[in-house]
Amino acid sequence: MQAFREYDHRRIEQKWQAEWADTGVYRTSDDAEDPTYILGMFPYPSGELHMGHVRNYTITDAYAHYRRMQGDTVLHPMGWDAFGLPAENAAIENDTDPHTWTMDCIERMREQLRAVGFGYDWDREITTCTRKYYRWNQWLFNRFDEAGLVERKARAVNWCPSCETVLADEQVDGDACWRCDSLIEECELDQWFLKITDYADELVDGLSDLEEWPESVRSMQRDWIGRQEGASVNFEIEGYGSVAVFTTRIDTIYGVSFIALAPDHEISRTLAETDEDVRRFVEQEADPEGDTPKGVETGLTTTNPVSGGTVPVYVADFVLSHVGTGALMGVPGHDERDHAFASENENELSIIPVVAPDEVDIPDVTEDAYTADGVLVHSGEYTGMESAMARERLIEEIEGASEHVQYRLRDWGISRQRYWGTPIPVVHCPECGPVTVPDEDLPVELPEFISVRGNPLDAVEEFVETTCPECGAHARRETDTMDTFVDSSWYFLRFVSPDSSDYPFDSKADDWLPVDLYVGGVEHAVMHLLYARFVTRVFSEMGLFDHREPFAHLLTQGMVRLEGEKMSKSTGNVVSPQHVIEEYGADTARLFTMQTARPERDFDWTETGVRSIHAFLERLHDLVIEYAAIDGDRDDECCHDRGTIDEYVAREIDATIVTARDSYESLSFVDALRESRELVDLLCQYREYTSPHALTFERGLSVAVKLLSPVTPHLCEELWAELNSKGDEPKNEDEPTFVIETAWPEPEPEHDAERYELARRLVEETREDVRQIIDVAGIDDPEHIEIVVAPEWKHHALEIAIETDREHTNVIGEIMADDTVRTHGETAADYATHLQSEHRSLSRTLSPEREFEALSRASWLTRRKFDADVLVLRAEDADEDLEQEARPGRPAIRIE
Ligand code: ANZ
Ligand code: ZN
Repeated sequence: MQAFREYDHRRIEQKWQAEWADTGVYRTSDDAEDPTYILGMFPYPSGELHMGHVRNYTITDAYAHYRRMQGDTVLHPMGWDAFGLPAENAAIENDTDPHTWTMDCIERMREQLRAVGFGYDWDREITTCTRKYYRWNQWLFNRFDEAGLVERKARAVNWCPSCETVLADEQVDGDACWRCDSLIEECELDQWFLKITDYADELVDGLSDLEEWPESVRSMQRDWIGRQEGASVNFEIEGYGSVAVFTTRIDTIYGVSFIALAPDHEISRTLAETDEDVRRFVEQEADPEGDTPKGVETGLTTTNPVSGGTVPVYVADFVLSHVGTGALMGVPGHDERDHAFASENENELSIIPVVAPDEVDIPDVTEDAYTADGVLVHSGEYTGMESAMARERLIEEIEGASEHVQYRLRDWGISRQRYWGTPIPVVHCPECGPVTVPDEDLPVELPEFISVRGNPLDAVEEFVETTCPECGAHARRETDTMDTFVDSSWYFLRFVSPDSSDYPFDSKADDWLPVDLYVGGVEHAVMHLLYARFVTRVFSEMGLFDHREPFAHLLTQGMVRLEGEKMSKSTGNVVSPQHVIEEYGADTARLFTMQTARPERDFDWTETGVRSIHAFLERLHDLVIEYAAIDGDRDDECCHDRGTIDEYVAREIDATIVTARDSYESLSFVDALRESRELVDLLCQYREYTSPHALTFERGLSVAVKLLSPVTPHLCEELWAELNSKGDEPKNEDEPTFVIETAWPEPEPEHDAERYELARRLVEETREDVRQIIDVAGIDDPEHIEIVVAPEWKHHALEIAIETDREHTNVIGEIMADDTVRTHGETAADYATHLQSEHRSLSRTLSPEREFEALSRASWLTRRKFDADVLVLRAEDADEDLEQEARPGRPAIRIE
């Protein structure tokens, strides 16, 4: 016997990480035809791996392992979303530069990822802040520009005074910066935009094809895009020409009592130059977020195009400049905000109903607006028409009205007044205006960092001073850099050919993509995922790429919590993965995160939970190591045939294989892991209770090791090596050395998964019944447990009941018409009555002989548990009262 070894996770994990790296098992060959592409959202390199990362990447890693064991070639890469503000801030604080800072962080995080044992193809690692990568962001900008999808326009922007940068709407929480919580100010700047609004329709419509995306994410995108179908209607204002308003309710046009313009509508601005009231309102009083809508009269009027009535024009703060046309028609009778506004200006504005539930019930709208559709009233020739029909007709018949679809989505502003990002490849020429830098001059490289207030690039003369690519005149470079969401909008394509310097991604992308499984946080439900979909569509339109959607299956993982709170640095409640890995090992951390909850759910990190997982891995370790230490004599044991217990264990092994496969397949993992743990427990009991059938026992061990290997690869690798190093037979040369390269186990041919499920349920329920009887009757020390299977004729009666049509009322009659049943007289009638009452919920059971077999095979576990005799009997061998009580699927039990 060899000396017994303890579970030394540190040694085991380091050893196998080194072996995998040396042999390059996780590499994906460039020749691969169509690998299964599994991707976790790449991290921002903060320098510290946190539990959320561990969870996210364990999900993809486990699934990648599983797919490989199913015979797939897998692509499972990793990279760094390496540009961004925090590095710039950290560099200033720590008196270094963003590049050095970021590269250090990456170095550390790469080591931390390795320590968790993730199987990445590190040859495909990408880092977005390298020239090699970001030049393709610039190339992308040029392609978008050629396609007319780049625009420069002034926009009132959210300015964070502390980060000194413009923020996208999505980066503003309430009215504070998402990163630093400072109050946002508004200012106007010339910005670069990618015209995502051109794709708004496509991006909404495409959502319905994404069947393997969570509905919640799809509906968040739908809301974000916010498509609204309506009309644009022109109102003529003397001296100002026609003003277009956007409305979703043109059917209410006879009820218009005012027109309202946004404070920064062109007409409002013009008025503000001469009208003191308007100027004061626009500059001081307007408050778009206020509870009460406020406005100011302009003195201008317009004419209702259908009724010919005169309508006053207001400037009002509840009209948003970027929605619709920045002007609306106010219908206080049918819109709540308009109603509130009109109520503030009671004397001037009329409130009249023009839509009613039906033609006679005209609603009273003095107190509240009537907002539903209905039938038109007080609406001239349209009176009596339904709202929907009236909308169609009015759009057609009003001169100056047309269909208008409005979106909440705005163009994607990509300009950032910051250093640590991709320089926007534009030169501003006094003659030619803004000119894009030609492809052959890319990349426009980031100069060395200097620490100044504001945008560092403005201060670097050598960077700014240049010549115009078109006319050669002295010109200045654009100093804005790109939003980092540009970097992440296409990185999944770069993994296909991470080193190519001729193109961003090669044509293999058509075969390798879409990503088969994409896993990440739900916080990216809108921005990242929407931008990636947009860019993919544009590439596809340009003929650069075959697919219109980048991610086939999306999984958004839940949070890791500690004592009910999200684990986060800002609240200080973090458990560091490094600490857990030191103390318990990466396998423990991985198994704990995976077995506690389905990936989509939040789960609580608990130290006791972690310890119990570690104890389980220790048990598995010891079980295998002890077994492997016995030499030689197992061959003798093999000679005997499998007995009932061995048979039971063999079937359980098979059942575990099947459930685990289904569970991995559906990415729920928990069931696979629970069943694998139960199998290990069963094998422990098996060994303690009897002298196991060696081949069955060994198969059990190797199946357990295989099924757990996607989640705890290090320990499983070690145990696999142990299991295969014993015995005298030389190892087969073709067999893979690593467990992670072996094939997923198969159940034995005689295993019938469906029928075995029934047997399993029968055994479990019977065991539970026994336990309850013992509890309820308060039997201290049961000596004798008798389990009796129902007689054949009851099974037959059940069969008849199931065959009888669900709607059939006389089930008893059908059953009692059968000769074999009828001979059992009153007992048969009682049972038939029972079947009639349960008719709708009856389900098939095993045959009496199968029930007998299943219960006999499993009886040793009950025997072991209660230390009592357990006798399983066929009905004909049992006492009559037990025979009468027994039902198919529900054996009779007597305990003494
Ligand atoms: C007349 C009308 C009558 C409207 C009615 C609604 C109900 P919702 O309400 O979310 O579907 N609107 C148009 N442009 C606007 C702007 N720039 N800022 C703020 N509101 C604006 O959005 C559509 C409605 O919002 C439009 O339909 C318009 O008011 C208002 F009984 O026109 B409606
Ligand atoms: Zn020029």
